Amino acid sequence: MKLFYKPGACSMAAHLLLNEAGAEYSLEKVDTSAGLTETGARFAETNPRGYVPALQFENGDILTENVAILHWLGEHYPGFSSDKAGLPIDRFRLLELLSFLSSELHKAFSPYFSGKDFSDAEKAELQGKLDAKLTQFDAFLQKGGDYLFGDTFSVADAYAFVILNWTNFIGVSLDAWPKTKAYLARIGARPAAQKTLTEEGLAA
Ligand SMILES: N[C@@H](CCC(=O)N[C@@H](CS)C(=O)NCC(=O)O)C(=O)O
Repeated sequence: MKLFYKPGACSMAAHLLLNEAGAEYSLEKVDTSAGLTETGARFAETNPRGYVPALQFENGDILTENVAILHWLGEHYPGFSSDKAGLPIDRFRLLELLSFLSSELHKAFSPYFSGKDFSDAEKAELQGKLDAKLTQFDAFLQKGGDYLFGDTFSVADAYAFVILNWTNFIGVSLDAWPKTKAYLARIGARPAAQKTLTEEGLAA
């Protein structure tokens, strides 16, 4: 398997999970602005939409989109299973979480990485939207346990870790959400997270 990634970007969720699983894989860094990978290949040939992550399998198949890639990793490496198979609806809780992370929490951070200049009023609006999404995320942790699904580290935790880690890049404090702050630190202390951050050149 080969993971196309950009340091610190959402592709780091799949990278973290591959390390958690002890999988055999290679990495290829992508400069999404230039549309080129580190080998000089045109990234559009891997993902025509031009963004990471993309996961390429030995047979040449390529999977894109975080929700699909993370789901695939969760099914392929059953150690991440979040399915406690209680009620039939429990099977869909992971999808619920991944959808929230992808379309709500992730997207609340996106403007901060857009390279655009925002007015003070626009900045206040963005901060308000981000605060609301962080509060919604924090509510998922109120059920207790170290992770989103209790004590089992799941693929959703890897994605949440990467998104919450962006608060360090944009200088947003998590002090108002102590459970979320502790959760981020807890995952960051996992050996696989340390390895992943080091491999992406982001270790403290
Ligand atoms: N819908 C995609 C969005 C992925 C995405 O937003 N990727 C960002 C990094 S987190 C990216 O590569 N953006 C292009 C860029 O930064 O130039 C997914 O969920 O996988």
